[in-house]
Amino acid sequence: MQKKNPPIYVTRPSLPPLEEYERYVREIFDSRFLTNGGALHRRLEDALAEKLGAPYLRLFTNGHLALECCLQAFGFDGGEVVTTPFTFVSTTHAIVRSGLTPVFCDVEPDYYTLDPDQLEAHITPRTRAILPVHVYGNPCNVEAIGRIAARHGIPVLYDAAHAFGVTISGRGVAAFGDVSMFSFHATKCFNTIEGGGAACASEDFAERLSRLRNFGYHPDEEILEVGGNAKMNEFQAAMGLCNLAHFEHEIERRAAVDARYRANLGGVPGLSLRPVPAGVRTNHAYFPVTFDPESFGRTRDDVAKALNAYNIFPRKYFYPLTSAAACYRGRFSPEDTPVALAASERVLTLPMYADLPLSDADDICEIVASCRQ
Ligand code: T4K
Repeated sequence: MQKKNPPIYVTRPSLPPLEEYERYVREIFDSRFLTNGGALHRRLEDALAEKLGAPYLRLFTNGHLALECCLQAFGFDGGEVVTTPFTFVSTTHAIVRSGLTPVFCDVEPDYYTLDPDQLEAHITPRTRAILPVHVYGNPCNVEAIGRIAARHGIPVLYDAAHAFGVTISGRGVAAFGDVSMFSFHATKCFNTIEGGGAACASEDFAERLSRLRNFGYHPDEEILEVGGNAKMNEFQAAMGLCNLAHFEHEIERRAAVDARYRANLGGVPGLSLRPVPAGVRTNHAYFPVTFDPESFGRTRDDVAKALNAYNIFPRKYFYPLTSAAACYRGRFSPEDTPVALAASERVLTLPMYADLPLSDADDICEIVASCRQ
């Protein structure tokens, strides 16, 4: 097999036909409205609320700032947030940067999402919120989490960065919990270049988010919050409007890659693939493979090296655990979440994007399978 040229990365953003983006750019040039809630921003906000099935949606310049604004919108004065360490470090940073303390609950072994059976043991009188993460396009056990949160009267903020377009029994993931944060980063299956959104059912909460992303301003010029600047601009909104029109096709093409990977790798001993929970329509955001070093005979890192030799660059999402990040060293105990720790050492996310030729998916599987000893 030849070295891939150009290289194959873990993802490759989908772009709309250039003429479609140009049409919106012309509108922006004509209106001279570049940011601060322009016409395209308003159109995208409405379209995404409808798409995600949420009464209210607010756009942000990126997912991380959306997460921070959501935490600030609750108005907590210190305290703890129960979350998981098997996530992108943004989740944990948002908690810490909001003056709150993350308390790490382990994940369950099939989907790597917060384990509801262990959740209650982490709730104390200091708990202010639960921040579970939908991982790779697989949603959390939202029913069980919702029941526990209701019993304790604690709000749930979902990190839905990976879950755009995912549905559970026909309902969008944004229908669960008090608020859900989505990432529209270039590497996600729906992108606005950089971007994010927060979807919720409370109009008051949504209005608070609007103020927090715009220096705390209320439309009548009162400054009601200590807000920052987290506004999405018109060029980002234009990309979102274009990509939204192609989203269902994007998912179909990803599903074909996913099916090819599953057909090729499903029977290989020593590796396991994540199942999709019953009733869930996933978005095929990532394709994680878990390698058991004993039965596969090689480690996840060995497989990554073998792929790198062919100019193929999978990623170790998520390594290290956020609780093991250098900036948090000594503050948390990663060994207290053994399922998450094992996942962080064993998972490799293979290239997954709509444009990935199925013949390249076959080559990737051949290299992976050939690593087995
Ligand atoms: N919560 C969770 C669970 C998240 O996963 C994330 C973000 C967030 C919160 C925060 O949301 P945002 O604030 O980002 O909206 C990437 C992304 O930057 C990040 O958005 C994402 N999660 C995370 C899982 O992955 P890196 O540092 O791994 O990305 P990078 O630049 O190495 O890109 C990966 C590969 O993609 C590159 O090797 C090449 C390819 N690529 C990348 C970009 C940006 C392209 O082909 N074109 C591009 O424009 O973090």
